[in-house]
Amino acid sequence: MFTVPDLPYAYDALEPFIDARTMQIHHDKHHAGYVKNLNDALAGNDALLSLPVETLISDLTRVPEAIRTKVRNNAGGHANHSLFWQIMGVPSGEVHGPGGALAKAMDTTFGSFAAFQEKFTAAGMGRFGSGWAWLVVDRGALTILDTANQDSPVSEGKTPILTLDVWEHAYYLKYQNVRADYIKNWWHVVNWAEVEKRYAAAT
Ligand code: MN3
Repeated sequence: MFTVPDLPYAYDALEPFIDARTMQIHHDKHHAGYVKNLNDALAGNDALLSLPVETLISDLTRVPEAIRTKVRNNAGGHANHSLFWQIMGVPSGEVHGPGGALAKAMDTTFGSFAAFQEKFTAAGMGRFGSGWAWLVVDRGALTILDTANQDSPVSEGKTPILTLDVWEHAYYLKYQNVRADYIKNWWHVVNWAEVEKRYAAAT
């Protein structure tokens, strides 16, 4: 059985950039819905129910074809949101980038933190409809990409270290249709310590 992880902070911890009501509905209704649907789809399949969700989505061909799409969507939804909660945290004042090895890799790969932000924002803005923007480690290299729906780069052998939910449910209550403002403000709540840790583990 899969379970919804608790948020690592209070619903209102990301205010004023992400509002408490959005966090509550997003975590308690949307994320919980993916977990329920995933458990329902895999009911009776104890081997698959006992896998870590990242392992499950890393090779979807092991899932029976009749339920594969349902598992792909809902296991992706579970994995993606579980990461999303972790890479956010209490706003720390000015927007800043990571430190350490990740800062160096970002400079080498994108030119600067500002250039990285611009490219990542473009990925989030360019994703038509629902999906996610990602910073992944792919064979040791930092890469920005975006995916549709609840698809995860883990299914393509890549290791996500930062992600942004650009489904309307992630921002509509506060930002309505203005995704650009949501993304601009989201930089205030990125938990770079967590992203740096994930970068270190992936390289
Ligand atoms: Mn979402």
